[in-house]
Amino acid sequence: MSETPTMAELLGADTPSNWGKWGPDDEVGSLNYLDAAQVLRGAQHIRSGEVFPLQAAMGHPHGDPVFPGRESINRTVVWDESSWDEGKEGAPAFPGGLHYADDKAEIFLQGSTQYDALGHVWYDDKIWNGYDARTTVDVLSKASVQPIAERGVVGRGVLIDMARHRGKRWLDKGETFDHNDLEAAAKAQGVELGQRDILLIRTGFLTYFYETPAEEFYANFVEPGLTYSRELVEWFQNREIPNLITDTIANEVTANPETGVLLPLHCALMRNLGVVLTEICILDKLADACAADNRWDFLYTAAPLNVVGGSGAPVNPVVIR
Ligand code: UVW
Repeated sequence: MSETPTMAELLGADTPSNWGKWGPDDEVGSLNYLDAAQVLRGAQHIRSGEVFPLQAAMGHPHGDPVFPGRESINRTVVWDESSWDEGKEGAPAFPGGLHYADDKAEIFLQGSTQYDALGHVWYDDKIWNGYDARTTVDVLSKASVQPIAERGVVGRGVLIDMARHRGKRWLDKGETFDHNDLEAAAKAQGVELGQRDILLIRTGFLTYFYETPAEEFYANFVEPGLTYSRELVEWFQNREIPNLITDTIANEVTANPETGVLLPLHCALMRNLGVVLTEICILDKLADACAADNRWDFLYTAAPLNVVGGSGAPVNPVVIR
């Protein structure tokens, strides 16, 4: 092995894989686990009728949390009331005199709360289900976000509050946890992590983002999160977890602490198992409500924007408990 192993060397040739499990044309991977029975099971966990949208604001005055190299939304006004001021030209003159506000935006599809398409990351020239990585050129013609948008994601969600479990407002930069820590936190919370549950993990790191100057947040950028091991990947596969959701920008500790490899779980979970990743969710209010009545499971629902060939798309997931 070289000093920093390649993704293939780190994960190994016999890394757990779900390729082919749902046929040669599959584009939604482990979301296949969320059948009608799972929707009905999730609905059984609505008890108080509270509703929690999880999307982070797009265009927050503090700036938006984005992976280095990406930018926040760039929203510009096309028409507003000033467009009809005397002497200004170009505003539409509708018969009857209606005025209106219009704006447009340039966004990174991964620049806010988002679903990653299964074709979003890869190594060794293959994306999810073994499709050729050249299918990503220009537009994702395989495993784009569109099939996820068209099917939706609904099931029993379970929130594991790692920050609360460790007695912290937020986990530190680079702080890690694994499946054993998740099991221990679930036990302490008194919630069962069941088969095919949608897994939500709170680290508090977005609270840290909004309370911290950007220079400090992005200095030595290493988010806290799940850390790669073969056992953890097997745990995801055996539990048939369809969707992983966190309040971090990239769902896992940014760099694998032992090897320095960046985002190996993106490859091990998304590319190889078809686990769908959802990032940058605001989980604080939901966590407070769960802690208040010690009920950590609920109905989770989401559908990303339907972007043709998109590598991902913004979303405002909704939890009902
Ligand atoms: C990268 O792909 C770099 O990150 P994310 O999954 O957060 O979009």
